[in-house]
Amino acid sequence: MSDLRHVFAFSLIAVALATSEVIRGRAYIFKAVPNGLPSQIVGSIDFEQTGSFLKLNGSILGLAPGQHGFHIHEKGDIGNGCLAAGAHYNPHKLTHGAPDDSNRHVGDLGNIETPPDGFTPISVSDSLASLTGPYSIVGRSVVVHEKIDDLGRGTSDLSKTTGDAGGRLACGIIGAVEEVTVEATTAGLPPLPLELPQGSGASKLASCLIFAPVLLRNFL
Ligand SMILES: [Cu+2]
Ligand SMILES: [Zn+2]
Repeated sequence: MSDLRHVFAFSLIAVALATSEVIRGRAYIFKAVPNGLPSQIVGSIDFEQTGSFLKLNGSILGLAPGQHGFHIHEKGDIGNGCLAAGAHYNPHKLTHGAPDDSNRHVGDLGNIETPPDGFTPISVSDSLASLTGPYSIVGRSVVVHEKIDDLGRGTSDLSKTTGDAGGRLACGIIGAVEEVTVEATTAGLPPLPLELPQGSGASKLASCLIFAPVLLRNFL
């Protein structure tokens, strides 16, 4: 009986290793319109979450060359020149900081850099901001600022709350797009042990757990 339990536990581990959930989101980025409604799309950002790892990929047009503060703000409202997005998303009530700091806002993603031609590639990764869980950023906003975020290292009063990154140039609401279970590989799965009694309930369950991802893939 203890052998069967081991097989069962092993099968669960094998399935966990072979599949991982990937969650995707997207934000269309609008140019900030003070006292008005946003209407001009200047970019888009795709979000991809695998486990606790979040990757942002996209681009924005029309920013001035140089570095721009880049954050997740708490509200999913991009009105009033992006001011309606509220403050940096900070559910743990910490101090503004750099993405690598332990004391930082969840929304603190540092800076993006615009080259001289004005086409800004977005390639940012983070392990704190997440599309899932109680502090999900889905339905909140991404905001691009006028100035560089000093990452909480500045001397101004605003350094510890906003990084003194200045006005808001563009923003977009993060929406959930897709949740999929991705199989990394099935090649490394261990074969079923030969000594497993065939036809027992445990062996059927173990077989299902191991081969379900393969069957699913073949049918989809
Ligand atoms: Cu911001
Ligand atoms: Zn912050």
